[in-house]
Amino acid sequence: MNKMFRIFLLILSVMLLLTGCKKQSDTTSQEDDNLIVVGVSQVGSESVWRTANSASIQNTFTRENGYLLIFENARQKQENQIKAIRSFISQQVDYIVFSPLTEDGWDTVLKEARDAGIPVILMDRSVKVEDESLYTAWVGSDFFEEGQKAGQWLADDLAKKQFDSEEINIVILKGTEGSTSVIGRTDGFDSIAAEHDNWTILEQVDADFTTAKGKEEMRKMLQKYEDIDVVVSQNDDMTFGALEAIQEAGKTTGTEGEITIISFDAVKSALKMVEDGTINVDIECNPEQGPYIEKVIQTIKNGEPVEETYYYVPERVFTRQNVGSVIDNRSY
Ligand code: GYE
Repeated sequence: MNKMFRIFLLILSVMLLLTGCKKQSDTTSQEDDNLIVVGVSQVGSESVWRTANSASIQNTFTRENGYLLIFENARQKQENQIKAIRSFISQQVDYIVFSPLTEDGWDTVLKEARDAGIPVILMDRSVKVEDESLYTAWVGSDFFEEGQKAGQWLADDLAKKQFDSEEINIVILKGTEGSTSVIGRTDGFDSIAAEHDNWTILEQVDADFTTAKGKEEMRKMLQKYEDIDVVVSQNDDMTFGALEAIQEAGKTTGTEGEITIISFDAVKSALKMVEDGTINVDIECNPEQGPYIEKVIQTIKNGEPVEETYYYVPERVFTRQNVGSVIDNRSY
């Protein structure tokens, strides 16, 4: 091959490569035009539950399913969520989905979304706003019912052990103050506690749904109170921390131990502890909300009315007796 011919071939192949690239990017942008753009502001990554919740969103809103997902992690800060929502508005997304850190403080930014004509779907937690038409739907759990289930389980368990008239000392590890899950779980449990004069709630502390804070707060309460009978921990991550503190204090937990442990979420690692008897009961909270949110989006897209302002996802109560059937299939 002479030199000139080689140069000619080189130029030709570069040109072919460039046209190829251009073609590809044209197709991509055409495809992008048909995608439904969904901006999601996730509250953070504070728990195993939350990671599973994010995965559910990411696995639902894929290109293959016809979506372009813009996913923002607010790292447990409301100001980051407000910033993310404003950026979704300026990017003119088709739908805004967000899991509000706490219930208060959303009126202004939700009005901005409404003025821009973008439907807002609340995920997991809800908001307290003057005008409820500021959001289209809420996909989440019945947290009040979860709290009631916890209380009812305790009442039944104490009755079984014939402890119904003994003094029962309870401490509560609460998640992020002002969040829907905390409000519901607390009120639900309290509603059952109010029916039992022998139950004393020694203290309720904020441990922000994290293992580190769960451990720290539990350690403090163990130093303060000699005789804790029951720990109600509003998520599994705080429970893991609390269990460490209890073990370090030389006390035992669970079906054979001194302290009864009631937890929420039912992630796989906690369910294993239910199975081995370290945790007495775990109240399930389903993080797999992606498909439910997609259903709402499709309903809106088809111009059909969204009948409910919220959709509850099915949930169970796990004890040593029934946990075996679900552990293997649990993906989170
Ligand atoms: O229980 C906890 C998470 O709001 C239901 O938030 C959610 C809670 C969940 O961090 O693990």
